[in-house]
Amino acid sequence: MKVSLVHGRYFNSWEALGLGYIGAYIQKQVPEAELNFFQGCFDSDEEIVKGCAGSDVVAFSCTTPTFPHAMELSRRIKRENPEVWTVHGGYHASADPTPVPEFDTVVVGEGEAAMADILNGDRRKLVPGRMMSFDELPWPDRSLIRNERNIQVAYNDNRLRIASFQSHRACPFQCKYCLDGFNKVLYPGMSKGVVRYRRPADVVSEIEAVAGEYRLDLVKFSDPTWNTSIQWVNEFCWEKIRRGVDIMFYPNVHATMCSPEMMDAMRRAGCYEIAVGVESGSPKILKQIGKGTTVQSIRNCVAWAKAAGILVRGYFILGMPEETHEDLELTEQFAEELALAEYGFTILCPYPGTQMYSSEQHRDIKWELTDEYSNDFWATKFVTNQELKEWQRKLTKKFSERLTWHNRALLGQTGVGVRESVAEGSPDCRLTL
Ligand code: B12
Repeated sequence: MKVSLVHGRYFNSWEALGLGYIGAYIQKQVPEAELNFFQGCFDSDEEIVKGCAGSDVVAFSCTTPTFPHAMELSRRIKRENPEVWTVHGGYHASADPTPVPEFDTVVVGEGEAAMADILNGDRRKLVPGRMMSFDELPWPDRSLIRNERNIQVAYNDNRLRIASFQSHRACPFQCKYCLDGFNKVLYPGMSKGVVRYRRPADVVSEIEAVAGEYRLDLVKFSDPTWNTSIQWVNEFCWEKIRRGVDIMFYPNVHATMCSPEMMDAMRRAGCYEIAVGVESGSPKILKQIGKGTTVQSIRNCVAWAKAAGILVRGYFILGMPEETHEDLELTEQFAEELALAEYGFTILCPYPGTQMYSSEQHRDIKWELTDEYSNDFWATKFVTNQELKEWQRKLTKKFSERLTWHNRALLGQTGVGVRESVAEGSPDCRLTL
């Protein structure tokens, strides 16, 4: 049985870790499956269509912006081979599992067991994912997902060989702009057990093995919030130190979970930089986001990280529904006060599955042209879409020496467009994260 896994087209350097997990699990559970893999930012439509046409099953992994392109590819593959069974899964499918003619099956939630069931003959239109335990999951198959290609892009951008790792599944926070709290919707009644942690020693072992095989310089984590458990962070750090796995790492952290001791342990374990969702400098807006952070908790976290010798990247979101120009001024002042190593400024995007999405208002949005960087419709009660974009431009110009890669690409600072820089590599870029 021939099976193709396709990661939707979006331009960044990250590997398709979810499909890496699914591929590794399938190889264990359905050994007769012959796997093939394509990633939209490297493989052309022609290569994907041609490569998938001889498959029995083609499965796509999509976020909302990559879904329309996956539908188009699926139509073309079905034209070549009407017998093929097409599946879509991932964040878009989980947020909006409405059946569409392009896909025979939609999978909601985690895909490993569901894909094994599909390959074993489950032909339902909707196959529910099962929450997996890390004990039953092999490490993601990085040769299947051709991880070297992603590492090359990262290297071309900043001369560091980088790969990502997952340390736990699901996020206990429920920020209004994010799909994460959606896990609780997906698995009702299981909210307590929703977050599953890997054994720290297992994460360190995977890092050690992959860093050796792929000659990595830096490890990043796919976890939206890496430090949800103080005990886990401690165990991870001490395990990494004890075993002498001295590669640098870079996680997303939640400001309220940080402490001077945590920053110190992380630094000693090789933490090079942290990313903090600062979001806003307005106490009112921070409260409305529902993340649980305050201006003071963010201030503390940044100060502790700096004192420990860790660089800080801050992500800011412009455009919460009640946001005024005064709130945005507070954000500007706060961004200055924090004096961060790197800044990212995005505009809120009401993705399906988030609390900002309204099926009435946003159903007909052209999602393939819409993301947190280029969004032509979102406005607050007091700030128009045009004004939000002006704020984004103003802030990116102000911090133009210290921007994240995507913001730099928007300003034209990478020299080439986002698409080209992923294709060719752009030596003057920061981390393509
Ligand atoms: C790391 C990350 C990124 C990385 C890239 C990750 C990548 N490999 O492409 C970066 C920072 C570059 C990024 C960019 C973007 N991201 Co992002 N990202 C994440 C984050 C934090 C983790 C994703 C991850 O790697 N998980 C770990 C892997 C192991 O698991 P997984 O991908 O979830 O896969 C599992 C299941 O989803 C499922 N599954 C996945 N694919 C498939 C396919 C099939 C066939 C099946 C059956 C199942 C299945 O099974 C997998 C194994 O259990 C999530 C938030 C979160 N809570 O997870 C947001 C998230 C996925 N991102 C999101 C968005 C919107 C984006 C951007 C559009 C942002 C932007 N620029 O505007 C881009 C688009 C990227 C893309 N490739 O499409 C949204 C998606 C919302 C939606 N409705 O689609 C999320 C949920 C955050 C949010 N705002 O709510 N992102």
